[in-house]
Amino acid sequence: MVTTLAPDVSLPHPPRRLPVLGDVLGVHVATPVQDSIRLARELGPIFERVVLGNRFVVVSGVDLVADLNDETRFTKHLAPAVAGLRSIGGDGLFTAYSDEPNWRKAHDLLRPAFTQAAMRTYHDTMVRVAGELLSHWRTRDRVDVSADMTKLTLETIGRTAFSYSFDSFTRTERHPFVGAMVRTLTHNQRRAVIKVPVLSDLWFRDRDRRNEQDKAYLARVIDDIVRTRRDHGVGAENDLLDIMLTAARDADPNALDEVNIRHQILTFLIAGHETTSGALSFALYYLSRDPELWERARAEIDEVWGDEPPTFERVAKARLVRRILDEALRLWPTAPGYAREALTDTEIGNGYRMRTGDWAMVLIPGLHRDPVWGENTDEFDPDRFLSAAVRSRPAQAYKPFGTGERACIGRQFALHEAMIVLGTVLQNVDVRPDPDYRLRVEERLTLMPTGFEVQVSPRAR
Ligand code: MNH
Repeated sequence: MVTTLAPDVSLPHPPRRLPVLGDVLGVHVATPVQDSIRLARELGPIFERVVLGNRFVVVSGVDLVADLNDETRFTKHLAPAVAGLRSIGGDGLFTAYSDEPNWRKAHDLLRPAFTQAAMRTYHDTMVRVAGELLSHWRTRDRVDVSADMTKLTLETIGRTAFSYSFDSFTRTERHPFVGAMVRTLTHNQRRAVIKVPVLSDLWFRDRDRRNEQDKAYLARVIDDIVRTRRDHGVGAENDLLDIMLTAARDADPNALDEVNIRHQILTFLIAGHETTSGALSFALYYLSRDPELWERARAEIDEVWGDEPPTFERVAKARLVRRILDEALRLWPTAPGYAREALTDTEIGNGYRMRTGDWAMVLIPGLHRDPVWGENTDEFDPDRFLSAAVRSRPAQAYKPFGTGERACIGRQFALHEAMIVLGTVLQNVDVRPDPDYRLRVEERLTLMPTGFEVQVSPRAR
């Protein structure tokens, strides 16, 4: 579908537009999000970028976003990068079109497993995995934070949703699932965006082959998960996998077919760990740079958790830790964008007309730097999430988990897990950052700090 956002209205675009290639000067394949944050600052709350003939409309102003979030006029659109992931995720929850029957079925079937109350059933596993991180850190003095957070979150989603362990903390190399996943995510996204006839096929030839191998490998992991469950009997675990397999067995009205169940497993394994891992890593980055904040957060944990692992009820009582997480997700919302498509001919803001089917990207880190956030929007300040401050801002100004019916199903899951992990680290570990490290953000489908290493030692008492 072509984006034609009010052809009579010309949107701001980067200077130095080239014939054929378009707006490519000063932007890089590896950092589209960070480039767009800069462009939004220069060009304003809505701008366009034309890349190889594709037009992208990028929106970050809060009023415009509020319009796009209106569910009576707009719905989720699969941006090219997300559509490119259909070859992996099919009609699984994340990559389904809203009008595909499997989206509604899976949503209704799995929603009860993601309520705040359902978090109780995952709590003990989350606490146990956080404990395994501590044990792992006891054996070393220098750690790569993002790598270890990824081990942790993959382990948590594997065990809670599928009762399946990746043995993340006992193997010496990271689980091959992670490498295969990151490669296919990046590859399929770029493949969908960089479309030059013939040239693309040549350029991507070796990577296409690698991608097929990676996909076959991911399929084998899924097979192993399903086979292991069938061997041990369906219905005993009461996890996500059991919910799907029992519904299929009992011909539940929301039963999903075998192929779709596989898409859901892969979807949850990926969506359920990458973003939380990034959120934890960014939060630890800012915490580690601010000893005063670290001590305040630690004092809070000592007060509300004591020196025990937290009970379910105590997790959410760490209000400052929660604000730190919220603020980390403001600056670096780890799923940095979502796309919205007009259901009808309509208008956003002051007169940007959109016809049915036209779509625009919401650049979440741009929205999170809108002027309603004040002046120093790049500064890390958890007090922005004190309740008085929250009430003074429009609700649409903060959207790290997307919007509407297609918003993140795993929000409570991610927050509960991340609070446990941050609290556990504060409670038990002293962290010394490398003073020369400057935050570098790697972009795949998600945002992730890269090269962020710290020295860890047991907390001095
Ligand atoms: Mn999650 C959708 C962000 C953690 C499973 N997630 C989304 C969307 C955003 C998002 C944004 C909407 C995308 C779109 O509109 O195109 N998710 C996050 C962030 C975190 C996160 C920032 C952690 C922090 N997500 C999780 C976890 C799980 C999960 C944990 C699973 C356990 N997310 C999903 C699924 C969807 C989704 C599934 C698709 C939901 C749907 O469309 O029905």
